[in-house]
Amino acid sequence: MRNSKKEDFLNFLKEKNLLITTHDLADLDGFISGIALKYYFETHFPNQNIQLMFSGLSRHTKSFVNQFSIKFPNFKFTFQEHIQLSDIDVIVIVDSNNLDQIKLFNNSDLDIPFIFIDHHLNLQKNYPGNVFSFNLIYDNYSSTSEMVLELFNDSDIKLPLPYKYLLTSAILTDSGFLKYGNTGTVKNLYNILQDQIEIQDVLPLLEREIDISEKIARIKALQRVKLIRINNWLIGLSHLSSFSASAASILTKVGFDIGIVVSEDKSDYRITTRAKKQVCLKTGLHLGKIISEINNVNGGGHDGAATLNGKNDVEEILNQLIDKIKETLIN
Ligand SMILES: [Mn+2]
Repeated sequence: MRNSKKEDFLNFLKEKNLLITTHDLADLDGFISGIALKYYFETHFPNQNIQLMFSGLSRHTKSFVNQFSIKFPNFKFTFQEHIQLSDIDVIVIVDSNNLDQIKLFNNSDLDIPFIFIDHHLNLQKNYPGNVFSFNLIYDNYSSTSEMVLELFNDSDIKLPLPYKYLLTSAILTDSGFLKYGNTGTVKNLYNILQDQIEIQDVLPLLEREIDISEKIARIKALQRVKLIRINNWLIGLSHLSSFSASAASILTKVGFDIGIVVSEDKSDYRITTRAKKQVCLKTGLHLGKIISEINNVNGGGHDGAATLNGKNDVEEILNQLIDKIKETLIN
């Protein structure tokens, strides 16, 4: 991130009452970058009121919080589920730049200015309340937590031990344990761990018990999968009512280069996609970009992982999506 961008971002937030939030069902990166940013703001802006709100936590985040609390019993996660907005001057949204994913903005006309700090593809939606010149949106970071880490490093604020474990956990998870990372990711991890933390001490926090319903969902996705072959690339297409993200990544582990899983709930639907890094590198495939170019749906994401939500026209949108993927794979 450019220094002048970061300075402008911080100057804008100075002397204001801040609310930090993230997308609904916060994943580990959304949750931890929120927690860490709150700590950063409290240290950097000691006289300001800083609030943090999560509208819900993902299953994985909840299980992480349980594990983490065993290791650090004195660490308190302080956040709220509902917030009194009347005394908030600016909302800082972490790990998303899509308001459709932010519960706070659903069905309400908020007139509080907001800015994004995020590592997803910039959707450039030009929302009226967004003070976009202060957004920090950079998709060359494998996690939002690394962007927050950079703020700590710039201000020479020392990270307490629990925060080191938190940031390491978020970076490992969002980079797919470095599968989607880059050399910058490795540098950031080293910068946190140094000689103080052994990475093997962090990994157990991230182990996740897969319950039987998720196992069955994954097996069903495999039983139902349709194979689409384009040259030497294999796409797996399946459908499930839940656990679509888990199933889409399983598809890429059993031999498909791209996994697509459709979930329908009455007229609403969600299409989850995952691609192996090799496909993205060799063909220039960017699932997040493809999805953000489809009309009348919400969605976005990264090159190898992206999700789309829509209503009513699942067949048509699915065909559009597959056609766009095919075009990229053929060229
Ligand atoms: Mn993230």
